[in-house]
Amino acid sequence: MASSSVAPSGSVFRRPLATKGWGSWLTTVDHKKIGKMYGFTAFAFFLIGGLEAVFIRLQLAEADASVLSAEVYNQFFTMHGITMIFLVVMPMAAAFFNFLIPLQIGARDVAFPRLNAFSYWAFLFGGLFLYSSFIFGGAPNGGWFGYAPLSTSTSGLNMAYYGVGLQILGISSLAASVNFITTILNMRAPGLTMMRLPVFIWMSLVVNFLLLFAMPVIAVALFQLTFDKVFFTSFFQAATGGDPVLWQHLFWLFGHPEVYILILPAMGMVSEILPVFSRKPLFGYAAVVFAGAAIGFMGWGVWAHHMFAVGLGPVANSAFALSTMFIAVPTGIKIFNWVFTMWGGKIRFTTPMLFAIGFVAMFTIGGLSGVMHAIVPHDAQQTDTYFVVAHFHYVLFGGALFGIMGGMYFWWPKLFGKMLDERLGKIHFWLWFVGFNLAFGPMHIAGLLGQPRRTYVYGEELGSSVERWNQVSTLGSLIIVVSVVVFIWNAWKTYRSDEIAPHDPWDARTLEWLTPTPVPEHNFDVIPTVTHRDEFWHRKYAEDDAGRAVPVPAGASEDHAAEHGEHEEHIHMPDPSYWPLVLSAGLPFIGYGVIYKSIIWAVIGLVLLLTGVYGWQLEPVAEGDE
Ligand code: HEM
Ligand SMILES: [Cu+2]
Repeated sequence: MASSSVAPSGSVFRRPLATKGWGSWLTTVDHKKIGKMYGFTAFAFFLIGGLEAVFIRLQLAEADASVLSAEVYNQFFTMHGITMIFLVVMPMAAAFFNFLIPLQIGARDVAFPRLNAFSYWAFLFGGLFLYSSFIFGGAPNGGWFGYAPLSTSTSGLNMAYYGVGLQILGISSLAASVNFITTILNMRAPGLTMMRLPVFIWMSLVVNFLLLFAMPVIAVALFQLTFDKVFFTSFFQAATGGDPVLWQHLFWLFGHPEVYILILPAMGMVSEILPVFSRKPLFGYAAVVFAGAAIGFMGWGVWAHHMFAVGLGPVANSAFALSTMFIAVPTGIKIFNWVFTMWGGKIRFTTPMLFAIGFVAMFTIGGLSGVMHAIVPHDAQQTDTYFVVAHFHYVLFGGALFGIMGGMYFWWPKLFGKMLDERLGKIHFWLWFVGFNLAFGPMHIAGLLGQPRRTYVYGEELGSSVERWNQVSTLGSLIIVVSVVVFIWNAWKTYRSDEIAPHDPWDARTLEWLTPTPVPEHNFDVIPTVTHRDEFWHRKYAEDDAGRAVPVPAGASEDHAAEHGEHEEHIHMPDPSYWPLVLSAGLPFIGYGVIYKSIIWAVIGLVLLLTGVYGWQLEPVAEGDE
């Protein structure tokens, strides 16, 4: 750490150098802090998106309730979907990428620390920008996939916020993807070959390539939508020669890879958790890695399964039905590998393990109803009903969120230096598990009985059993609320306790557990040299003649912790910076400028942006580096 506090020459502001205190969060470029900021922000958005869901469920508890008006209902389900996808699951994954990638590959930070800070701030401003629409005249109301011509021809600027807001979030994701790909490919510790990487790192790599290629597609589509909406172009307006189906193609060409962007990080986390608590290496490592990579390629060839009802014709429908069934194969491979990892293992049912097992079970249910959608005539019955809502909650909540929750309990001790309470954790898990199944299981039935999605009333004529199943769903959603309260209580209790977590509380396998807790700013005093997959495990255990693991005397972790401190002053980390914050703060102003066709706002935004770019360019990475 540079310790001088002189203002660098040629800089307007004094270089921020503090790494402690409130102000340091605004200027930090430390991947661990940025990871925590992603996590906290995403959790706050989770509470907001969850609140919207609860209102939706209260409205649907009766066939003709009037908790929400039709218009507010539209805004709530649209913002709920957008929030959960873009402001919860994706940034939660980014939180784990940030915290874990450098630690698991034995690096001191990501490749571009300031770009990393920029990604976070652009995400925050994108989210705030979207939510500001509630104040300035109405939130997006055309569904999370914003189909034209509904999105382009309705009055009000609701969907203009969608177009610009998602654009800002896309910029954030794009910058992050370049950063993480470079980090994984270039900054691995000596000896950490690709086939020794933890599966979480592999899945992160696939996800970030998906982001790198998918974000430009949606960026083009969002520009066109915004132009149609604000400047009356006609990319998607049939009446003036545009093509509304083009939007669907562009959206889903992004949207299907997006669903893998949402699920693969959780798959990576579960692939780390199951081996630790089964006390066995992951079964079929290579198969899991190749299956993940295969999904990354095949994911580009299935998008039109979201468009079976459009009328693309039998040839296109059959082709996409087939490709969709094929992509289920690598997913199935992974499920078998997880099950065989547990098979014959010495299983410890800790809270992270419960969430990981929950993930495997719930995700399998969601995967199976997904294969049902691939059967075209079947899909014609299911599309736009609650059956679909059940399906995607089993994969997104039962999958992505279960995995992320498992990851929270598992890595919490490294993140915050304290152990979450296991008893409260188990109460959390069981309430969450039961609430989840009560909330979303019955939606399969209500959907098959004919309840359409995205309607605020469903009318008595569907029959009283549909209403009863909806009441079960609403009850389930309230149980989920209780489980989240238990989690928050657990986090608070842990925060208040002064019991420090050990360096390696779970007897884990990968390099992040080699670092002392709390992790020092530069992560590793000495960059480890890697000789095995599951390197940390092999430092702790050797095999006896019968192949059983026996502890190596004087475990590596203790040694390392004792060593810590000696080399500290020689390790030079990049200094904090204002510029990522300044640069990204320009984005929402430019956004308002576009939406309200206001030159003034646009100019303010551009000035901020350009100031940020120039400040950033003229600033050395660290003081004294000029
Ligand atoms: C907190 C528990 C949750 C409850 C009670 C809940 C409930 C609902 C309901 C009832 C709908 C359908 C609204 C309608 O079609 O009229 C819906 C839509 C949706 N939900 Fe959830 N949800 C929850 C969590 C999640 C999570 C964790 C995700 C994703 C990670 C998610 C993603 C979505 C999406 C994408 C939509 C579709 C929005 C649209 O149709 O445009 N939900 N949710
Ligand atoms: Cu899809």
